[in-house]
Amino acid sequence: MNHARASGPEHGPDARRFIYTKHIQFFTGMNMKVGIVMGSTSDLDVMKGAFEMLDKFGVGYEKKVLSAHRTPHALEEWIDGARERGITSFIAGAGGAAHLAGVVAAFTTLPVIAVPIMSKALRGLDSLLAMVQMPTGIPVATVAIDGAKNAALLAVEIMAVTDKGLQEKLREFREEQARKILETEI
Ligand code: C2R
Repeated sequence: MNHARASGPEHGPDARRFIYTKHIQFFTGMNMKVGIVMGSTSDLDVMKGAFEMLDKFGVGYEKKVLSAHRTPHALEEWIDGARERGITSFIAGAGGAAHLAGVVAAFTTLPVIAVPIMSKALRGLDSLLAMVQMPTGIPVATVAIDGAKNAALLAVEIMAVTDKGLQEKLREFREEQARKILETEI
């Protein structure tokens, strides 16, 4: 008789953690998601890259236009209770005097990924420096100028620490990326 070996995350070495995560999600009715915030609608063209990437992985997100400078109280309110709403990390995109990601990080211990937006006056160098030079104790992970897609990939990788399905999707994504390059003829 042919005994097919059971496969899939619920049978592997991390089975207990996988089943535990699924139970938590089932009993709380809560799906893990990413919190995406940008300082202005003028950042939307770049930040759409994060939406597209999360859509590709089937990862949900909340998206907001909020500013540490212009709407500080509303920003704090949105961050309040984020963990209870299923948010596992934040992505914050802003340009110029880009304090947004740092202020998000000040209000939460969830991981914060910063996207410096290309500014007109200084071509994003101002945004980059404002985000990357955080004081010790309040970390922010800063990606490249306009690097919204990589920010989303990092958010998926954070979620994938406890999600075998996402680990598999990330592996496939990398394989597909490599395949496309290797098949390219010039
Ligand atoms: P407008 O186009 O609305 O004038 O905004 C935004 O992210 C945007 O790139 C110009 C730029 O100002 C940025 N902004 C920040 C913050 N709020 C808005 N850097 C903040 O809180 O850090």
